[in-house]
Amino acid sequence: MRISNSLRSFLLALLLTVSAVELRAQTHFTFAISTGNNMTVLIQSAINPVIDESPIANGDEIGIFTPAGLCIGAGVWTGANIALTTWGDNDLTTQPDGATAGELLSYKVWDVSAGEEAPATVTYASGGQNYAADRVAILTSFSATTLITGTAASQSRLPIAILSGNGLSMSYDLAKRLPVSVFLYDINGKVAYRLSTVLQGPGHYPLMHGVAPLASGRYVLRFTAGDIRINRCFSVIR
Ligand SMILES: [Ca+2]
Repeated sequence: MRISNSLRSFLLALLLTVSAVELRAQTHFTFAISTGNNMTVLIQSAINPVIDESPIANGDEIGIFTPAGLCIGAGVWTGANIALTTWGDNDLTTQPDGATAGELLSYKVWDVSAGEEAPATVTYASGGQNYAADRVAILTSFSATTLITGTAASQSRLPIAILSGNGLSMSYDLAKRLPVSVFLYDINGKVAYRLSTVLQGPGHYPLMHGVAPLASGRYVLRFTAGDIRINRCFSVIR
């Protein structure tokens, strides 16, 4: 079949465009692919993903993680809708290389200009928050923050809090004066620590002050600073 020069030029331009898009693969977050099962997480531009209440910059990366902190999917934010392939564990390999069924998904942004990872909270329109092969999850909100940092957040293996000395070595930084509250619940819903709303100036604060050592187990953290709300699950391992 003969194709005209103009059609050939068009196809070549299209191919170059596709190649350019493919070259925009993420480089910070890495994960295993082709594990044999996956699901899709759709992040639409219309939900306006934010980091510290500003739009996520084009070129920043969004990663998806298991509760153990394993990255199972990632992509570059370009301002357009993205469908992130999120990989399940390959049961033919002994090492964990993806999520297992029912595992809670968590999210982080790699902020290129700041050179730091920021945990994110999300809500779903459909598809839920747990891993299931062939599921399609659609987000309705995506909000990352650099406000909360510390041993757990600054290391790429996210939700395991690192204990040092008498308590959790987690901390947070405030860039401006904000009302802050911290609630920590144990697996039974009992409040293990509470900081009722207090106004705090800019600075660096321990997440929990003067708290007795926590017992091993799963905890849910509810942290708010102004309009920023962060819910996080983590495990204490002794
Ligand atoms: Ca495996």
